[in-house]
Order: sequence, then C-alpha cells, then structure tokens
Amino acid sequence: MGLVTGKEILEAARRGGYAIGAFNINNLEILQGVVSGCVESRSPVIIAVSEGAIQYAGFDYIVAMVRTAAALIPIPMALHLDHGRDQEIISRCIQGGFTSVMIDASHLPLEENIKETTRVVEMAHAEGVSVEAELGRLRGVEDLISVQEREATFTDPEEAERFVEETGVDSLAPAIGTSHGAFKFKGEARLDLERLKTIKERVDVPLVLHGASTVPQHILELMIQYGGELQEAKGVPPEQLTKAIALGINKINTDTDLRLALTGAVRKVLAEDRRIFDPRKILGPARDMITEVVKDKVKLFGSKGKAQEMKV
Ligand code: TD3
Ligand code: ZN
Repeated sequence: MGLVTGKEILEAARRGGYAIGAFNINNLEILQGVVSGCVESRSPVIIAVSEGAIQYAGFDYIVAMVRTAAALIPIPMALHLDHGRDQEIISRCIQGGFTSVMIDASHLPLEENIKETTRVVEMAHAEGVSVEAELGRLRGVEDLISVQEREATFTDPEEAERFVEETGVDSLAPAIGTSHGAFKFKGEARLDLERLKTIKERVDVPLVLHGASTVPQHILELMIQYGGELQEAKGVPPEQLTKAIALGINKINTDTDLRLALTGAVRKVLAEDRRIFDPRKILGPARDMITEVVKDKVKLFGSKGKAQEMKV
C-alpha cells in the first residue's frame, strides 16, 4: 500500500488507546522478520532506522528495501529515522523517502533543544514528514541516587508542555526511567509512571517509549544455553509496558529484543550443526525467530488487528 506518515499511524493509535511497535532494522532478514510478524498480526508498523544502520547498510539500500516491503503488504507502514543527530542525515531522510524522523537534541540545554527541534519540524513538515523529539535523558532508575539527579534527568512535565507547544512536534519521547540495551535495571525494574501520567495531562501529542525491550526470558535462556554471556541482562517487565500504554504511550521502540532473538537463533544453528555454512540456513531461523518475537510484541502493545481500522 506504500508508506504512510508516522503521524497517521500514531494518531490512530492515540485515538484507539494502543501502541505501535517501532522495530529497528539493519538488513534484509531483520526487515522481513518484522514485516512477517506484523502482516500475520495485521498490525500497522514503524520501521526504525538509526544513523548507524544507514551507515552500515547504505541509505539507498535501506529506502529501496523498505519501500519494496511497503508496496508488497496490506498493512500501514512508516519509515522512521531513529535518534537523528546529524543535520545532513536528517535532511537526506526528509528529502529521500522517509515518512518520519526523530530529532534527538536531548543532550543539549532546553533552549537549544527547542531551537534545533523547531528547525527540523519546519523542514520536515514542508515535505509532509512527521517529527519525533526527545526531552530528558534516558537512564536507568537506580543509577539516579538523589532526587536532584532524578529531576535533572527525567522529563519535567512543565517543560514538556512548553516544548511541544513551541516546537510543533508530532510526538514526544519523555525520559521516565528506561535506557537502551540489555542491562536496564540492576534492582527493581520500575518506570516513573506517575510522571508519565502528569506529562500526558499536559501534552496532547502521542508519547514514545524508548529503551522498551523486555529481554524475554526464553530468548535470554537460549542465548545463555548456546554460550552467550548475558547473565545480568534485564529488560522492562511487560506489565509495566501495559501500564505505560494505558497512560498514553503510543509508540514502543524495540531493538535489543530483535538483536537477542537473531543472535540466539544463530548461536543455536551453528552449535547444533558444525558443518553448516549456507547463510540461508544460518539467517533463515533467525528471521523466523524475529517474526515470533514481533508477533508477541504487537499482541502486548494492542496493535494486533488494527491495520484494517486505519483508513489509509
Ligand atoms: O531507539 N531505540 C533503538 C536503538 C537503541 C539501541 O539498542 C530504542 O529506544 C530501543 O531500545 P532497546 O530497549 O531495544 O535497547
Ligand atoms: Zn531510543
């Protein structure tokens, strides 16, 4: 059906009270794994591509691959730049076929974040491309010892209100206690849901949760069984995601769980048959494993079956 904007997908999710998975891809097998999972579940999907992924696979390969996927399938799909920091890459995405970009100027002071984000919003909206921005820093809850440190890192609801009003962004990623990667929590895994609730009361755009991988137990066990060293890995508990969705999260970013699924499946195949060297026999099961993970995710996020409801 061709690519749709991030805004179209997220506004439908906001109206329906569910979340859309934004899945990071780097190559053909990951893309196909994600696409199959969403097609089988009849779920809209956001394909997320980082600056690192563009560097790895090449801009034109990524755009051609994702466009081809979108043309072949009956579900709404957006192509989104994840954590855009480089102005040149952001412009290239806006001009070159992406339907959504994230400007991540969250490392800058508030005023500069507002300025940079506003500039990207103007550029992107002129081309009909949606924009996500980030406010606050992503860090694990227990890394923040003092109340002051926590306040300086997590998103301030008042600032969020001002940020959305002044920049005109289409969606906002607040910092509420998640972090990227497989080692998110040392102690209790908990998000600052009170803060999320207050932010939602003050802004009326869809909210995005970064660092939302759950590190599923069965995948962790697979990794460890076949030689991976990940004993301390811990993700966001699925029930915390359910609560976050009920409080206004409409986009859930997932990369780590796909990486773990791919690596776990590859480890298993290689360990079980040491004579294998056909890439299709190595990456085929990994692709299938990604499909299974994605099917579980979209069920949890509530986007299963929502492709039909979106009139795009
Ligand atoms: O933006 N992303 C994807 C890139 C992070 C590198 O892993 C996320 O917020 C996903 O975070 P997670 O929990 O999958 O690491
Ligand atoms: Zn992120």
